[in-house]
Amino acid sequence: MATNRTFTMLKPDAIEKGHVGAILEKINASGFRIVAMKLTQMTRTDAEAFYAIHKERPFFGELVKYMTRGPIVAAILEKDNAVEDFRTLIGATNPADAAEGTIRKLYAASIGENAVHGSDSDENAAIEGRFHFSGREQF
Ligand code: 3AN
Repeated sequence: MATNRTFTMLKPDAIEKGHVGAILEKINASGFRIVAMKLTQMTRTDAEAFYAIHKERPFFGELVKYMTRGPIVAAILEKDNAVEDFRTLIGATNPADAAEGTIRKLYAASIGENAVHGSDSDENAAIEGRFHFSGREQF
């Protein structure tokens, strides 16, 4: 099941700049089906847990501050080869390195504020989806 699903967040900068509609349009046009979606705001505890893998990195404090400063859109997406295809659609972590036409190339300002998250493995897609949609048996 998880093989065909990935998890995404449209991050605070994307919401602030009014890019949600355009990004969702691109996600749909690229063949992803939205299985679950919500507008929410992460607490500091949420962000520290979600990004725990980065807690020793120098940018961790900035990352938590950024991810909690405003609402995000969290969503579970479905498509064949979802994780890999979505990573291709969003582009490199640093928008300066992202390919033309990718979401980060179009809408991200910097490596620190890069507009969108995409899970990096099937395992993490399942963990991250549960993180935001726990208690929802249908997901
Ligand atoms: P990705 O989101 O492409 O999987 P990760 O998992 O390496 O990238 O990083 C998670 C998040 O941490 C990024 N989306 C970005 O917001 C932030 N980040 C990563 N590397 C840096 C960096 N060198 N400086 C500042 N923020 C960073």
